[in-house]
Amino acid sequence: MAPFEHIRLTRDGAIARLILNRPARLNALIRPMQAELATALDLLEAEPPQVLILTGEGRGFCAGQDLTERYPQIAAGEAVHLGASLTQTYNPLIRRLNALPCVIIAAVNGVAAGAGIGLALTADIILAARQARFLMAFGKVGLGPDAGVSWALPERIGSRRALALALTGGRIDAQTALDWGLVWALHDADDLAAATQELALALVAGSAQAQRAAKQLLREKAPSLDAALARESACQDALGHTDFYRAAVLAFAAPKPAR
Ligand code: LHQ
Repeated sequence: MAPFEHIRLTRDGAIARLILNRPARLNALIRPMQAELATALDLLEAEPPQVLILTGEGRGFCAGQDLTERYPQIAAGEAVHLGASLTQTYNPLIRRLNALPCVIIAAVNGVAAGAGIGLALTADIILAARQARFLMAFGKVGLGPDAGVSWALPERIGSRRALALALTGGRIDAQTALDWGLVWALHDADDLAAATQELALALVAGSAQAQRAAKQLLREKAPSLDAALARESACQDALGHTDFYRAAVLAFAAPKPAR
């Protein structure tokens, strides 16, 4: 696919892979990388895969914002405008990843810090290497949570845990992330890529329409039981017309020849 410097985007049938590729900096985010991610999103939105794998090159997943990027400005005593950086780059990135109709698997191969946690949280399913850790680095540098973390983390692990992590700048190891429901499964580092691929292949063998519907129903929470029931009915009505459903019913329920 497109030639990038700080990321890689590859495609293999219905599976796309978006790899953060600044391993020497644990894939910390810089402006040109954000620009490349925006281009990658253009491509993914134009032709959505059924499954998108999001991972990092090297021993880190993503160390958040690259703290050296603003050093020259701050050292020179100039003001920095983080709000503008968020509204122009981070917020659209998080919003666009969340809006993708495909299933997103984050394969968290190492540390996810600050905005790196926000990226992982855009995934529908998070797999992690046993030595991965999630570091709420924001507070340590005098910032509050961003990149969607204030919204998505409490939703995954509960508001008290999320707040305590934010206040202390705490880190949780992969096992705790699993115990708290942030991560779906842990794998040995050497097995993570294969396990991710296996999950992706299992997903592409399923119905893309059903996965899209499940994602919509479960991620955009209905305001009431009645609203949820109505949305479920509309979804099933559409899914009942799909080839996948009809073929599955025929295969399961067709009369078997007498033995
Ligand atoms: C890094 C970074 C990094 C640059 C490791 N930057 N080089 C804020 C502002 C604006 C808008 C958007 O959002 C945000 C939100 C944020 O993301 S704020 C949080 C920013 N991230 C951090 O504060 C994490 C800083 N990094 C660390 O605390 C450690 O590096 C961790 C705990 C991630 C990993 O520790 P180690 O495994 O011991 O690795 P290391 O520290 O040796 O890092 C390896 C290299 O990567 C090293 O460079 P070097 O040249 O010495 O080998 C680090 O300087 C570099 N690196 N994170 N964010």
